[in-house]
Amino acid sequence: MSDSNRPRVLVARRVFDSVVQRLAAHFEVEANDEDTVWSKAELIARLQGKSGAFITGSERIDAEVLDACPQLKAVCNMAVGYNNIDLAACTARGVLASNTPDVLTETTADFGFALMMATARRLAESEHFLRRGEWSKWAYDMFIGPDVHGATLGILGMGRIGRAIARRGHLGFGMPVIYHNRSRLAPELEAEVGASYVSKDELLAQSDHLVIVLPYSPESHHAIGAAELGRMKSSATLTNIARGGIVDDAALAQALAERRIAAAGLDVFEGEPKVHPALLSVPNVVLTPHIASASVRTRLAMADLAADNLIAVLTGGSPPTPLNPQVLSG
Ligand code: 8YV
Repeated sequence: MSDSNRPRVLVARRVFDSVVQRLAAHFEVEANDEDTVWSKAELIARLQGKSGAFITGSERIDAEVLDACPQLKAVCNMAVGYNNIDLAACTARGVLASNTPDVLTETTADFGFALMMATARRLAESEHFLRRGEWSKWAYDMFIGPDVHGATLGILGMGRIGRAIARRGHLGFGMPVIYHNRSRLAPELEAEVGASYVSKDELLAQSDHLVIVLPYSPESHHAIGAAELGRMKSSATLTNIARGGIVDDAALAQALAERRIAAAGLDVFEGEPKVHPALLSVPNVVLTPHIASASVRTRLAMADLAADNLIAVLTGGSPPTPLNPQVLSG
């Protein structure tokens, strides 16, 4: 039922019906049933007159968008990573931004561990070989690769997801765990996940399986490039479930082609959904389309949490996971 006094919100991508219905109980909702990824101009046009936006990592909210939509009060991201939001620009304009931490930690860690295992044990490469009809006999060295259990697990970025991956390696697979992070964990947290702090150079040199779980920022852009890949063991694997742009994809494709590292597993890419063509032509890489958080339960929890934030901000409540709560007290 239409009621012009109710706040209007934009749901920028197709999401669960139940979540759209929850929003529709409070707001006039414009949904995106075609699930088009809108251009910036289209996003700005759709946001006219809207007090709130339910967005995903595909929508970029920057100063230009905010200035063109002065009535916007809340941008609620269905993602824990928020490099698609200019947080300082939101704060400067009194716009509340939120993300979805915690609800995806274990699911994303499951996937990161699975991708690391698939990469080490050459699952994709061997499956493609079988599908091509090339499996004619057993051979002692067919798709031979490194072990996962007992190997040194390296983690770059030791937030919630990094710790959940470390715990899996330490408790489930007897892996010595080393990590590098901007700040060192408290000793009790290090002990819980069996992790030792090392410098970035030591991490690169000592890891058998290196997993990237850093947030993206200008400082982490190409944190792994040709020089860093050159410090890794030639038998090592690299897995990135964080963000495209942290790894220099062109340098990685070259290192993989020249077997300077053994293999890589990538769920995120620079400029995704485009994938660097050189990555598509090397066999020793497992490629997945940014699905680390994609379990039914977790995606619903993420969408519900983004909706909880939007409902709270626009109805005068306290959003559960704000990124800039200071705008509410201003
Ligand atoms: C999302 C993610 O699926 O939460 C994140 O930061 O990368 C994923 O879980 C993606 O960002 C879409 O919003």
